[in-house]
Parts: sequence; structure tokens; C-alpha cells
Amino acid sequence: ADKEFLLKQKEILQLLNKVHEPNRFKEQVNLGNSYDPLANLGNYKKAAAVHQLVKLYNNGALLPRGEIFTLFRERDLEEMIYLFEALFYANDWNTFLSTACWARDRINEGQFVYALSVAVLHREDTKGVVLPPAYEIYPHLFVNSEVIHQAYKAKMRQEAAVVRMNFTGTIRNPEQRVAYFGEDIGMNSHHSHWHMDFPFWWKPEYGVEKDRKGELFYYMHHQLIARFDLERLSNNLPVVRPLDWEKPIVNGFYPQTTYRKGGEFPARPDNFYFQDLETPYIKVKHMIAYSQRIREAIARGVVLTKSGELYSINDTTGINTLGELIEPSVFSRHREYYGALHNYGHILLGRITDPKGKFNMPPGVMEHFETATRDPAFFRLHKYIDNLFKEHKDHLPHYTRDELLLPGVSINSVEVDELVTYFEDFDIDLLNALDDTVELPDVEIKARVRRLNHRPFTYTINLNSDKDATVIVRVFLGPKYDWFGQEIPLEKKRLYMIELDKFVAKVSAGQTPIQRKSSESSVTIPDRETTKVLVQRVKDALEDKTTWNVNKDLRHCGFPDRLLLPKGKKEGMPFTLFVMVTDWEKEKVNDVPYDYDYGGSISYCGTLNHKYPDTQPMGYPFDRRIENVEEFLTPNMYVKDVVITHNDAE
Ligand code: CUO
Repeated sequence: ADKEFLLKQKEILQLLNKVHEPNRFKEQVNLGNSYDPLANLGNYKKAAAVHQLVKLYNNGALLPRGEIFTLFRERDLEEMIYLFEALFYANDWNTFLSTACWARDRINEGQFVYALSVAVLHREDTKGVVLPPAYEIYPHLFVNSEVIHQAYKAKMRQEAAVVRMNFTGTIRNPEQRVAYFGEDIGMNSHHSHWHMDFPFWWKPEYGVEKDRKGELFYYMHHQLIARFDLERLSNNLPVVRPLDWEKPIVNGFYPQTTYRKGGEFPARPDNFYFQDLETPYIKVKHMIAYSQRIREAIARGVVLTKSGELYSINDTTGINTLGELIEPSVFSRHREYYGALHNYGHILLGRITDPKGKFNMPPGVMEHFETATRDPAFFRLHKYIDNLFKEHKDHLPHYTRDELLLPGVSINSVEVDELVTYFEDFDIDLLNALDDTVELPDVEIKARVRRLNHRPFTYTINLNSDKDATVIVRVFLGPKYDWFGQEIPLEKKRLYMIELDKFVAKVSAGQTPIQRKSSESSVTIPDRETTKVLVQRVKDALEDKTTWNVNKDLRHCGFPDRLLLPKGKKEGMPFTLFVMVTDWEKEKVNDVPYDYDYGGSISYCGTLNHKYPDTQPMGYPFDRRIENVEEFLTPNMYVKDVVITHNDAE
């Protein structure tokens, strides 16, 4: 990389260093203090946002530093957007950096980190900049109270420490058996980054390609639930049931997690009912009405637009329209009529124990994308929403044999290595969790968590083709048996199929073995680099001790590679492996020969700044009904049983 890029990388890491403390990098502080955004309005493409932000700041009207920021509070969001626009619309790097340095010690840390991160992910001149892992910037959102408490003790004693973190709750709560999934820091980091790459507040005026964003909202969350269900089956738990606005939420939840300032995250006892809220004004009956209107749109195949027209959703792009409508995003065709089903669901769950704000409780875990999946009710809300998407997909015609076939190509066999999962220890750096109010030097303090992993494996797909061709390969895994031990028929199993990989391969006439490694999966990303390693690497590269390769398609979004396989069982648990090959020439979108990577995690994270690379609906061929299994299974598909064995440790 050139020096210019490395300096940018260095500045960003410094800006995100200990965000709760005053900036300690003198040059940045000087820059921030000498810079007056109002005197430089000409340097922004949208001066109005900068003007608003500074005006609010000067009036002391912004969310103060130290307070909790959530995207689900209208005011917090609005202010954050002003800052984002100031950063995103800064005409050049100097203006960007000066604005960020100015904001660093003035704007609420939560708003600052979020706005800066989203700006870095989307600005042309910061493409390829690596952000520190979210769990190092905000350890509070990823580890529980006990760990933070122990970490403070260690710092006071000035002793290096490794604090063991247990999953929340006890074995008397059956839901705890799958807490390793909902509380996995990599999974939470993936989820929060997905929402940074595809924010619901994203405006068309930003001019960045957000191809099939509504469909991705559906598909990524659909896959999260399917994966959660496979983890549940691996632990003898039934699959998740959707929420019901009028019935009690049977399972309570005690997050045992604490904010840096503002107290513990609120808990929810068992069997709580949804409650009406006053601010924001959300009534349970509104949620029911929104659902009814959405279901009516699905049944009729059209949504009502704001201007009173009917807009068809009766085709493959319908899912995208529906995703934008249900989330909802700025692209919702009629926000007033269809409401904000999903976002309000998050808010209703987050405020459920203090609906009137009587006790001034802080936001619940559901009100942050970093913490939402810790609560099992997250998966119940999303299954409820997923069932609406399913209802829509079930209205579309099933795929015909002709559509599914790839003439001249057949899969003869698929071989896969032994599939083994295990738990391992992982240490999180807690440096940023502790403030420096006491003038004590930093000591090494880490939280040690248990996390699921699997042995690396390879598939070999043996293809027979009557010509040279470029094919696209899709690999899925689904459960063989349900919770009752009954074999699941394919037309039902399709809803629990998790995507393992999607990639492009060249085949020549005759037999071709296609080999693919688990580490190459289009679903996942490897462990994120730690802040420490990043800081050192930049330093070394600036001193020409190492090289730094800039990856302009770098993604922070991506399911953790460790979680590619569900846990399975000690005695071995049978699953169904499914492979399908189709014609890449027919499905490719961009006119680049090998554009399937775009950062390596396109399956759940799509692409940034490009068109989505293939034309098939996400989840194809399992997104639609299967009428007749025999007719569905064509020679270019292959189904086989595989076994996943779980070892407690490796
Ligand atoms: Cu990701 Cu509800 O959209 O958490």
C-alpha cells in the first residue's frame, strides 16, 4: 500500500482508540480544536447536515457523551445521520479527517463510532480501510457484567488477568443450551456489520449501489433462524416458534450484561405480554393491523404505494419490495400504511419491562444490533417475520423441471471429509472496556469465552459434462430428522436448509472433480484482526518493515467461519447435504469473468458498491414450494446423508 493509504488507516485506528476517553493523539486533538466546520461549509456536498449538527452541538442539544445511543430512538438516529452525512459528504480526506477529529471529543461516542464506521465503509477514499473488531471497541456489548467487574478489579490490582466468561443463565433454563450461538461474539459482530452495510436509514441520495437490499434483509435473517434451528436440534431443543403479539412470551431473558454507564440491560421475566408504548407511540394493535395489511398485500400480489397506486410483488423482485416494506427502510413503498413491523418489534421487546418509561430503564438488548441475538425472543420475532416472507414465496409458482435442469451436466457423486465440531477457548482484549479515570497504566486483561469451531474439510464434487462450461455451485445443509425423530420430507426441510457455499467453477467435457475447501465458503469470513495486531502492522508497514496489501473489497460483514457447521451431537447427528450446479453464463450479472468473490462473504452480505453477482433469487432453489420431490430432483443436483460429530474439546 502507499503511504497515503497507511496514514489514513492509522488515523482511523487512532480515532477509534478508547472512544470513551478524551482523544490522546495530540495532532488529532489540535486538528479537532482548530477546526471549525461552520467556517468550511463549502467543503461539504451537503452543508445543511453540517450546519444542523454544529447548531445542535452549540446549543447543547445533542445526546451527551457517555449516554447510551440506540438507532431505535428517533432523536439519537437523526443526530447520528447528521454526523454521518458530514463525514460521508466531506469533499476530501482533509475535510473528513478534520470533521472526525472535531467530532471525536464532542459527539456521543456511540453515535461517533457508528457514523464513522459507516462512513469509512462507504467513502471512496477509505475503501479497504480495516476497522477494529466491534467487540474490542465496545466490549460491554459483547461480554457480561461479571467479566467487566473482574476486569476492573484486575486493573486496580495492576495484575494481568484472563477472566473466564460463562454463558448467561443456568442449565435449568433449556434455552441456555444454545446460548453459545446467540452470544457468540463473531456472530454478533457479523450481524451488527450487516446492519452497517445495509442500514435501514440509508437514503437513495447517497448514490451507493445497495442492490437487492430488501431481499438480503429477508435472506440473511432467514438463514440466521435456520442456523439457530439446526443448533437447537443439535441440543435436543424444538425449532423456534414465531412470536404472537397477543400471547405471552413464554421464555424470559436475563442478559446479565451491563452498560458502561446507565446500569444493567433490562431483563424480562417468563410469560410477559407485549405492552403498548407511549414514546414512541406504538400499540400492540397497530402491530396486528400492520401484519394484516402486509398479509393482504401478499395475498393480492400487490402493495399499495404512498401515491395510491398498486405495485406488483408477484415476481422474483417482489421479495425485495416486501423486505424494504417490513424492515422498513427508507425505500418502503408506504411507511404510513404498512408501518414499521420489524423495527417496532425490536423496540417493543426492548422496552417491554418499562413500557411507560416509569423507571427510566436503559434500552434492552433488542435495541442494539450488537446484542439483539442474545435474547431468544430475537429469533422468535424474526421467525414471525420470516413466515410473512414465506407466505409471499408460497404464492409464486414452483420451479419447473425445465428451469431446474442443466442439460448435459450431471453430478455423479459428492465426497466430503469427516465433519467434526468442538468447543475452543478464545480471548477478547478488554483494554477498551476500562476507563482511565483512575490514573493507572494499562495491564493485559482478557475475557476468555468458549466458542464453537469445526475441523477444516473439503468437498469433492464429481461432475459429468458433455461440454466445456462454467457452472455455479450451490451447497446447502439441512436437518434429516425433526425434534420428534421423524424424518423431514424435502418440501419441509427446504425451510431449514442453511447455505454452506456458492461459487463458480470451470468444467471441461467429460469428468471433472471440483474441489472446494470449507475455508473458501462464500458465507463466512475468518477471525477479525485484533486492534493490537492492526496497530502494529500499520506501524511496521509505515516503517517499511512489512508490506500491506489493500483489499478494496474487504468485508467486515460475514458469518464467522467457525460456525459454518452446526454443532451436531456427540454420538453423531445425521444431516442432509445438497449440491446443485447451474449455468453461470445464464446467471451472471456483471461482465467480469470471475467476480464472484467481492470480499468473500457475498452469500449473506451481498456486495458493497457492485451489483449482486447472480440473478437467481437468494436461497434458490429452496425459496419456493416443492410440489413433487421426484420432479424437483434433477441430475444436476445431488443429495446425500452426512454426519456431524461433536467433541467437547479438540
Ligand atoms: Cu437484524 Cu432484526 O434485523 O435484527
